Amino acid sequence: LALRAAAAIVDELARSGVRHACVCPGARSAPLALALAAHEGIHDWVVTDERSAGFFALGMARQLGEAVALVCTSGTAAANLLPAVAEAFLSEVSLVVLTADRPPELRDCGAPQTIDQIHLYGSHVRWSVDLPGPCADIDLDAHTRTMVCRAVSHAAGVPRGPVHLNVPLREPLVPAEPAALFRFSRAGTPPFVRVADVIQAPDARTIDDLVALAAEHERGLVVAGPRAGISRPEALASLATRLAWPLLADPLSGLRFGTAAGDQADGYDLLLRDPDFRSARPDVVLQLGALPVSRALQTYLAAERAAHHIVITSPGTWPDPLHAASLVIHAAADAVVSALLDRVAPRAPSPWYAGWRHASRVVRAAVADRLESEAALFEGKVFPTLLETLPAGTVLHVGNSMPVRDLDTFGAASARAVCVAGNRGANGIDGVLSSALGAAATSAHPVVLVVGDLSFLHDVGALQIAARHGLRAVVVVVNNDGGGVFSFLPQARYGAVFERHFGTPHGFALAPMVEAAGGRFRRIDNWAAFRDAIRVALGAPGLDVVEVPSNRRENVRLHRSYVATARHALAARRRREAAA
Ligand SMILES: Cc1ncc(C[n+]2csc(CCOP(=O)(O)OP(=O)(O)O)c2C)c(N)n1
Ligand SMILES: [Mg+2]
Repeated sequence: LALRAAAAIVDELARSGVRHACVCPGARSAPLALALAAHEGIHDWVVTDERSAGFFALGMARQLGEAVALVCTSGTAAANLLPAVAEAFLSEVSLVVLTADRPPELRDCGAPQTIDQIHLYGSHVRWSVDLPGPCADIDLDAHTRTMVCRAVSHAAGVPRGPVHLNVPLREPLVPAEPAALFRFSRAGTPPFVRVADVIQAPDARTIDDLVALAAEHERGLVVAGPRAGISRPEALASLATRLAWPLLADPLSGLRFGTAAGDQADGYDLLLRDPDFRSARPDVVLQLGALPVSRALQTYLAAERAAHHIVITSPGTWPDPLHAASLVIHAAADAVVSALLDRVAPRAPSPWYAGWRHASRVVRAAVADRLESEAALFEGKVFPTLLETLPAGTVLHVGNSMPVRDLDTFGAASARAVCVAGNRGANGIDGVLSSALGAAATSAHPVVLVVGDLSFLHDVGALQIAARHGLRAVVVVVNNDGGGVFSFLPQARYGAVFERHFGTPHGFALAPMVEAAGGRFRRIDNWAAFRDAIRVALGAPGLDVVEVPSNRRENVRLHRSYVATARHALAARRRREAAA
């Protein structure tokens, strides 16, 4: 019976379009594992550590833009999936989590490896169900299949996210014969239930209001954050150009690198740290998706509250931590953009528009000039160097903490289409390597991860995934021996207690860890060696880890001096303009 239920579940996953499953070993989950192993339409990726497995599946699902199944046994195994489930919920990634469980008669009575798994992930899933245990008296096939279709539709619907199927399984859990056949539907069989999700286009009145606002206000900004939901970057770029509103695109918006690159004020993070520049207030902010990572931009938007702050976002989400929104539009961003493109009249470039773009170019040029000749292994130079080296199409995964911020600050917009990804839902430093490996497992293009040393160590167990599956990936570890981000905070002055509680130096050698998992390791000590290491790694199979040594205190000093470089360049421009 358990095997029949598992076969129905797996069959229905495949019929619903699931092509990849990440499976963690266990006895209770054996029926699901065996059924997945037997199904030819689903690739079963075996990962032993559930926490890594969760993030690995997340990385695959994000890369593919489709639902990925995630299977584990009962007990704490299921609890270990929570971090990835929470990230998937917040970053809108489709995961179908299947946790094997004891049947009801064995719960809460001291049965081994049993915890309360019902609604285990709380409000971090789009939907969850505790399936009835397989039972001889009634035929549950239609129910099981319906539940799977429903689960996949919730996971892949709008917004995407994780769902949880708790699957009670009664013994016997394995067939009498190892080769016992599971019967599956023929490839291409439609799902048991087809679900048609209707995505709401914005209503005419909302578009009318936006068109009127656009006509009325010259001082607007288009702010594209993570999950901007734009599939045609050039459409958004032309809208911004037509409105003559500067486009500020976060590196995770999908707009910074590629076709929209020429039309941005991409130096905004440096620009907005200049108090003189900051005094300009926008009348309208058109925000797509989440708030960008740039602290300077967040501070600016919070301080200079625009009279009209419009947020376009997925239904059910509310990405407005500044409480600045005056209008929230729950609709597909692409639809809003194309409706506006049809309607708004082109505006002649205004001083507002020219001012932003020119200032952005000034800071970018000044910083690029200085970076060019920067011999020190400054963390801010990692991304500009990579962006010159990586072939178009590369998936650039960025870790949280400083890497994502450095990409924002120092990664100038360019026409080379690099796809940036990262766990910017819950911003954890956990599971970063696993997520990047998930992308590597499913991407036709090279995957390069830039990650801090503590984040790397947090997920060092993921090296097993790379080894077990022979994955090809390049991992750049920016090793500043601890949490570099904390050195920018006021507690950095506290001395020993700062080092013990925030800096947390470890002194670990990374090479033996990488080599134990069959990866290649290289520690570089100059930029030419870095470029060379990346080039070699991109052409090689397997896992390459390139360590860039850094120093937390020196990094803060350099960071601040680059901000000063940008400010001086702006001041010099102002003086030149005043003189002219
Ligand atoms: C799971 C998790 N635990 C703790 C944190 C808090 N945290 C944010 S950044 C950071 C330090 C990260 O250090 P590292 O990865 O070396 O990056 P760096 O700051 O040096 O760039 C910590 C502990 C977090 N974001 N996620
Ligand atoms: Mg660090």
